[in-house]
Amino acid sequence: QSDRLVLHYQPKVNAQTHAVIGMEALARWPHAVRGMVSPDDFIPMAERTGLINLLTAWVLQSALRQTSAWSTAGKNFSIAINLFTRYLQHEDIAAEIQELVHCNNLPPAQVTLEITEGAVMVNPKRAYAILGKLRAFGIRIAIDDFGTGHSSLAYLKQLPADQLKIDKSFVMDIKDKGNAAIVRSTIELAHHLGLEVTAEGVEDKEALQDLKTLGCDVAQGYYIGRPMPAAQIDAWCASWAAHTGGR
Ligand code: G
Ligand code: MN
Repeated sequence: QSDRLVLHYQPKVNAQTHAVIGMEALARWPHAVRGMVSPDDFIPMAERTGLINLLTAWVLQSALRQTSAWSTAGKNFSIAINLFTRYLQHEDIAAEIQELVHCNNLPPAQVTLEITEGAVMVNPKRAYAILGKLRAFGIRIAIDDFGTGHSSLAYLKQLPADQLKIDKSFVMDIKDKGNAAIVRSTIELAHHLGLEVTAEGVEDKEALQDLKTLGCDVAQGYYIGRPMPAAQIDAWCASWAAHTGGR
């Protein structure tokens, strides 16, 4: 069982009502000697060796199949899947992704693909074309780690996206006045551009309350739930419901 890639799922909740919205799939590599290896450490190698396409296809298929199983069981979770930078450089991924969504009997609107600004900027023209096709099919696009890249507002304005994810570095330390100002302004900017906002890195109750006050749409982080194997999601849902019901 060791030494093979697994997917963990981290819950996303409505920041206003705390209702469960869906899950983000996160790849993990349990390593016999090194413990849990995070994608930051194995993705660069996969990108260099060309394994990235195989890896992405596997992640997509596993996450979509799991989401389909949850739907069948009455849990209509949206699913967010991270697309790696290098993967976004291949012309025909839009068709490949559409096919996978279709095969798993999922409404495209239930699927969100998360990409970083950096991934788009490698080849903006190509990325815009791919993202445009995916959105025309009904799939949602989220800009990940927002605020940490070289974002130009001119690009953001025309980016084919539906959601923006504020990077966890700002949210984890939202007590800091500067970070609070960044979070508040980013939520406003996103809303004015017609984008939904997710805050990642919510590590305590106070941060979740602050985000609610600031009008944030979706929240994610260790306070709500850590990334976990699919088998633990039912138990998490029960405890989250009990927890939010008690407020
Ligand atoms: O940069 P990116 O958005 O891909 O980050 C996702 C990573 O952040 C995941 O690997 C996850 O384990 C981690 N993460 C998720 N929620 C939190 C949190 O509340 N605090 C911290 N420190 N890390 C988090
Ligand atoms: Mn992400």
